Amino acid sequence: MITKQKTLVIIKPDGIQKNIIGEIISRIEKKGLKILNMKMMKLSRELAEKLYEEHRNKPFFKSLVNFITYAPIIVIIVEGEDVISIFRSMMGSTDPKNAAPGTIRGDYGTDIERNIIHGSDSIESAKREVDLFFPEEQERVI
Ligand code: IDP
Ligand code: MG
Repeated sequence: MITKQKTLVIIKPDGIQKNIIGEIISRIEKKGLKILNMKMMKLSRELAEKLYEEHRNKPFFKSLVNFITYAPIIVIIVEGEDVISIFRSMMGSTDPKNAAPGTIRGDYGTDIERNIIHGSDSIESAKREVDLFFPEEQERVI
């Protein structure tokens, strides 16, 4: 049986600034993944802190929240078989200098903070993050 998963993808402010929204969406579609919902928004500090709550005690937390809230982001629900790990490989390593060429971060990332893209890292975080940004999705039947 094919089990579909959902993941939450975020094009961070640096991705929008670099004019690669279309490029990223195109990569998602060419991979055969399905876009279920999408919106552009400016993140509040409150929501940013919730998104990154696992990093609350890290030295880079404040800088990360400043970065993700300084300009609009695009939030996308992507669906597909095994989409969580597939999209993590499409993103590449967190630090663009270690990210393989051909990955989104390897091709476009600036540094470990300004690394273009977010993708959920597990089924549990995908659920939590989709609920955070698209509470209305809980009602979805198809
Ligand atoms: P991930 O996005 O690859 O899952 P995480 O370790 O969960 O990486 O970190 C979340 C985000 O925090 C990263 O995508 C990056 O923007 C930022 N970040 C991670 N590590 C550092 C760091 O050492 N300095 C500054 N920013 C960081
Ligand atoms: Mg992470």
